[in-house]
Amino acid sequence: MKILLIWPSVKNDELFNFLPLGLGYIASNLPDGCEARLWDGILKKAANSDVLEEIALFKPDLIGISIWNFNLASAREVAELIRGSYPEITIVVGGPEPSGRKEKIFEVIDADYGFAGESEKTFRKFIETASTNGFQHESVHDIGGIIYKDEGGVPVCEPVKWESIEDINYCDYEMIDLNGYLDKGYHYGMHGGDKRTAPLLTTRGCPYSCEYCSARMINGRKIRARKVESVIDEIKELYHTYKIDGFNIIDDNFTFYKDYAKEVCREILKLGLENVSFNSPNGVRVEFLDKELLDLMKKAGWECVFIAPESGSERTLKNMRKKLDLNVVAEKIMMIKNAGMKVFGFFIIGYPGETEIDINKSFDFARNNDFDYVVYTCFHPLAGTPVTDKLAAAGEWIETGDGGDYYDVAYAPDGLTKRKLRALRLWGLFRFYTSSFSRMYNAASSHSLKRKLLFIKKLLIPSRSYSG
Ligand code: B12
Repeated sequence: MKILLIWPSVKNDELFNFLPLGLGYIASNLPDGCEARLWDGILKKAANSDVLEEIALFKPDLIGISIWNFNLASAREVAELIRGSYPEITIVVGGPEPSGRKEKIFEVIDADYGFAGESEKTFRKFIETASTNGFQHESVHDIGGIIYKDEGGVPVCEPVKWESIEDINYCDYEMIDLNGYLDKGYHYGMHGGDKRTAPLLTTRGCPYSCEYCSARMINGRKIRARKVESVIDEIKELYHTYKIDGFNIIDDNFTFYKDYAKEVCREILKLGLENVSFNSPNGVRVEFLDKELLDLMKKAGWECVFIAPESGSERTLKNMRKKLDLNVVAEKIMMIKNAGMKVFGFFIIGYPGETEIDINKSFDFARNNDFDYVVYTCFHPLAGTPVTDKLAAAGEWIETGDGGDYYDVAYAPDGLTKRKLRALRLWGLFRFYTSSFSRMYNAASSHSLKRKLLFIKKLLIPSRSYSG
């Protein structure tokens, strides 16, 4: 079977820092006998309509599109183009958006099937079943997480079963052309500017119920770990074949099982790799950090620990159902600093119910604790999350089906405007980075001038989709 995987093109340079990792994982877990190709509109900087040429040449039986919130409108454009020219080709969608929207994904994109949740095993089963019985056969409806239309045309999403991840293959880095991304300047995380960086997944899953987050819809609540040997093999391949020296562990909860995290660090140390650095830029839960783990992380190559308090206001944290004690955060920040690493903090501002007072509490918390870097992201309602459902029910959020870019301000709580939030974000960043010489130095020395200018431009100039 011929499968064309698609990472749609988007009009945003910053999104170049997203690898089509999900498609690389899908590709490396396909059954034998499949011929797969990836059309990456972002890497090619191509127009979405160019995909039609690729289809004419490759003649795929099936097309798989990966959809996040930021590329939702582009994914729809791609699906429409394909439907218009090749109505006979089966279109399957997967990724964070179908995982959150489930059967409602068909309200925003015209596809034959969708997959909710991680899909290495389920998509593989789908291909195996469809190879024998055909795409339309009802036997494919038994697959966990599959989204389809029943005989009456009613969309259905089968419940996702979260299986072991010990036996899945890691990403096919050739397929996603990691070298192509690196050659064009792909860089992610707080490593030195000249490092060649790549993401690395060691565990999946998140047992928490933070109302704004959709990670548990993709990876489930139960944390499942890969075999440490497999993680080490991947590190070796990335280091030797792709010359990666900056690794980003992008787990939902890398430090949740402390013993596992410690073992990963010990095994990394045994490799004796020179001049490598590690980051966990998706943030780690601070509660699980202890001195032994932090010392091991430091020795293994962590220079900076990312944490995500998300707010300095107890009231907002309660609304978020974050279950986080700010005193513990403050204590762990000191612990990280004592272990010789920097601290990067993620904060959300403009959360439903927040006032300017709450936002200022976040700014104060960031300034008054020993953070080296912070980002303030304006709250964006994500499909399928409890907070988005509540806002939609109250008529405070209208789904456009267009998705959005994270610099934009998609929502403002009562009493605040999007314009005001944008101004507060800038003011908060200015106050943080001018509050000490070391923070000023951090701001000046991190990232290239080009990226900094792009960042500032995006903060200042609202995009068309969310002006106001
Ligand atoms: C690492 C990460 C990033 C990295 C980039 C990752 C990359 N690929 O290069 C960075 C830091 C850049 C990033 C940024 C952001 N991220 Co982020 N990120 C993640 C994280 C932690 C892991 C993503 C990942 O790569 N996973 C590994 C791959 C293997 O998984 P995957 O892509 O989901 O693919 C699997 C399935 O989805 C499915 N699948 C995917 N595609 C397809 C296609 C087909 C055909 C099929 C069948 C299946 C399928 O199968 C794959 C294998 O199992 C997730 C959390 C999570 N647990 O998923 C959040 C997450 C994806 N991010 C999220 C968000 C919101 C953001 C930001 C907006 C954050 C912010 N508020 O600032 C920005 C977006 C920036 C922008 N300009 O809009 C949301 C996405 C929600 C959504 N509906 O889009 C998530 C789910 C976190 C959350 N809090 O809810 N992110």
